[in-house]
Amino acid sequence: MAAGPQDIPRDPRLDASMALMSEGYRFVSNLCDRMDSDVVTTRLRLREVICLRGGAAARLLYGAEGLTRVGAMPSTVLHLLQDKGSVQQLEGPAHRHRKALFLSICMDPARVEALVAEVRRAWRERLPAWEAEGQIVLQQEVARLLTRAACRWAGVAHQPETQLAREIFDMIDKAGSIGPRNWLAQMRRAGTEKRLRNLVEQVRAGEVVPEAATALHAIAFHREEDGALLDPSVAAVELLNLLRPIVAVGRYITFAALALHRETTWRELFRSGNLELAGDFAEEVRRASPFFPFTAAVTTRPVTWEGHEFPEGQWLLLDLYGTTHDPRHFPEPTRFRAERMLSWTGQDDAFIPQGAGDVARTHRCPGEMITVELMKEAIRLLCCEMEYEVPAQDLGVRLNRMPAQPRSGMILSAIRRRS
Ligand code: HEM
Ligand code: MYR
Repeated sequence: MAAGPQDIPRDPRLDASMALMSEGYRFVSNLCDRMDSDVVTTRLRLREVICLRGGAAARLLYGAEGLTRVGAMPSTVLHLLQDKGSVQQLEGPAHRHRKALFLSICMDPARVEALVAEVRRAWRERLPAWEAEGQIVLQQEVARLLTRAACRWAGVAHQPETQLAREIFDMIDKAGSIGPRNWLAQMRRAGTEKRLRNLVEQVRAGEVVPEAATALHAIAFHREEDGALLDPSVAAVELLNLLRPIVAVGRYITFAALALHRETTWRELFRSGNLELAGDFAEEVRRASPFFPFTAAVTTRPVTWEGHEFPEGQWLLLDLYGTTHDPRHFPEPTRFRAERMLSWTGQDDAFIPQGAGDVARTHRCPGEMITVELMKEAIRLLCCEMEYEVPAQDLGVRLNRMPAQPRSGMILSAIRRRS
């Protein structure tokens, strides 16, 4: 007989919400270490939740039947990220059908190469201003140029660029916040969605004609399994599910710039023009940097896993950060070691900064190829197309701020084009 959920160690605290706020990315790991188990029951906002970490747990959240993402994330997080009606809220055949749309856009090497070229172009367009400005906050600048590149690539024209960059940046930056900051970001997002919904309607009416290879075209004319076009508001949400995470890659680019600053041997290698191992470097940045802390699911029926039986309606929280920092999988996890030679193509259930499993059939992120290719290009641009200094600043990363960042946003000064 399968063991019941009562066999899972239980956090003695009545509620652990305060600990989550103060421990942030370390919350699940601290709990698991304390209870000496990779599976622990606790309560968050008085709701019972089973916290999990490790490869077997990743296979559960990315592959098991009988799970849904609906009701798994607080609405403050959901509305700023994937949102209702999105691919992430679907399961089964409907999910696979919608996911195929994302795969056709995000995992087509020619489309990814076109996006890399747009980012290179937007980066080069900003360089003269950076040279003139004396110093810049890299995280902010990269968010702006990624917004411009993402819009051009997706065929999304005539958007108020500075405003859109701010709106998208806040969707990511405020996803882990509660209270007024989060509400304001949600209000601004409502405006973004309205503009994108109008754009989809204009495309369908033939008033705007995007190129056939663009994401705008693909989403505006995508047909559901029953042959119907997407509801315009869902089309707008899915368009944002491409634009927003492309801008989110800017956070990894900022962490890559920080790693280049610290890892002088790697920096000199790349500056010499040898970029063969830039992919290994980018992947280690993805492993080591605190970004998407956990993913969550709810059981839609009783689910048996590793001898445990979860009842229907059970909330599950998978620790992505703790899994990529588990010394059993990654020796000396806090040390930056690009020699680990990690790759998103490896289907390694412990290397899961953007989820695990079969990308076509699970909720694994379809954007890993884009993420790594954009990071590699940014490493090349930083090392081979510009010179800069890193002035004294607070580069500390607070692990109780989700999403995290180097506190200064990574200030660069004395920027010059490299000849
Ligand atoms: C899903 C993280 C970049 C599009 C996910 C998931 C994670 C994640 C953890 C799984 C969510 C879940 O299991 O419920 C990230 C991080 C990124 C990133 C940290 C770095 C910037 C991208 C990019 C794209 C993208 C570049 C596309 C351009 C998506 C979509 C989903 C998703 C559409 C939903 C997939 C589904 O439900 O089947 N992402 N992602 N992401 N990501 Fe990403
Ligand atoms: C995207 O835009 O989809 C890519 C990555 C965004 C990551 C944002 C992480 C925010 C932290 C949310 C806290 C979740 C707590 C349950």
